[in-house]
Amino acid sequence: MKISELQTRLRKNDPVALAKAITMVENRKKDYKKLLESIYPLKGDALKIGITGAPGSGKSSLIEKMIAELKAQGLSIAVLAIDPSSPLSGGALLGDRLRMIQHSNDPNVFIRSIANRGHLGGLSLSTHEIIDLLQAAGKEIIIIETVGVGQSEVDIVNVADVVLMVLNPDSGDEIQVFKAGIIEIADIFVVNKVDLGGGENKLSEIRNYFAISGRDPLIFPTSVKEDKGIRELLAGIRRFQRDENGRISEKRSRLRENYIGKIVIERLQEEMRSDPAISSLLQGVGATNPYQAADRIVHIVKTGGTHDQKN
Ligand SMILES: Nc1nc2c(ncn2[C@@H]2O[C@H](COP(=O)(O)OP(=O)(O)OP(=O)(O)O)[C@@H](O)[C@H]2O)c(=O)[nH]1
Ligand SMILES: [Mg+2]
Repeated sequence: MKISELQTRLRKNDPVALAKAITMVENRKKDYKKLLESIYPLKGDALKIGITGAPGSGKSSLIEKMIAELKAQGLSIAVLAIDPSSPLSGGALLGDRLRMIQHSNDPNVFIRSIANRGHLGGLSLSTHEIIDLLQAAGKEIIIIETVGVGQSEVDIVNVADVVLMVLNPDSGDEIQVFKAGIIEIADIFVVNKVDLGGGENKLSEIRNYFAISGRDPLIFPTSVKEDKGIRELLAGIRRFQRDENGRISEKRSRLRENYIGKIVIERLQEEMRSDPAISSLLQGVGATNPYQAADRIVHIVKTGGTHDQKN
């Protein structure tokens, strides 16, 4: 498929074109930059909902229920499941896909798991790009599921306009989660599996935690099993979106800055690999002072590189 055709089909929300475009970008296939350049300006600004929480807390189950509600509202939805690139998660993600399959024939629900291979730490450049591809296809809601462990997960959730943290009534690992700092970035808390009992205790545990800092976060009890609290949760997300509008757009422009920074870094790395003077400098580095070598490389890049003279 030609880039122009791919782009046209993508903008029409064609799921096959969207899947192709994502693969192209993830694998840095030929012409992926042309494709990305062609999607701007983006059609719309999707609401990005990040969902984190311990493994098995019910994130995917909640997403499935949320999708059903959002679909009924006529919205175009995408779900990104972030694969923390661990062989252990393979089974869990497969499970996600199976559970979500009931939506998979619907052109208005696009589900994809992606790897987060950010080699510079934090969010990979392709995650930003994939989110833009989804927006180019006119997705109005983008839900991002990630397991709430580790720094890269914190970053993933940061691409979201609103961050949900899923807890369970009986989960005893909260302190660990608090320590990881994830609790601080969550906007909304969901106590899922309240059908198991003990939900009230968990709700007050969260409130008590925040009482010290004077924060009063939104907390919603849900039960996927008994189909309870999902609508209230979605209404809460919309309320947050309205009330925190200013903060959300500030976050979005910070993110854009970060996105551009990552593109620049990638371009510079490409430049380093392809510039003959830099390559030969790097080959002979052995025992050289790395700071001096870096200074020389920066100087070469700043002064336009050496490709042209050599070719
Ligand atoms: N009793 C009860 N079980 C639930 C509820 N929600 C989810 N579960 C069950 O909890 C298990 C884990 O649910 P998932 O939705 O896969 O959880 P997850 O957070 O996506 O898990 P990972 O993706 O592996 O981190 C499944 O067996 C669900 O059926 C609930 O409200 N009540
Ligand atoms: Mg899951």
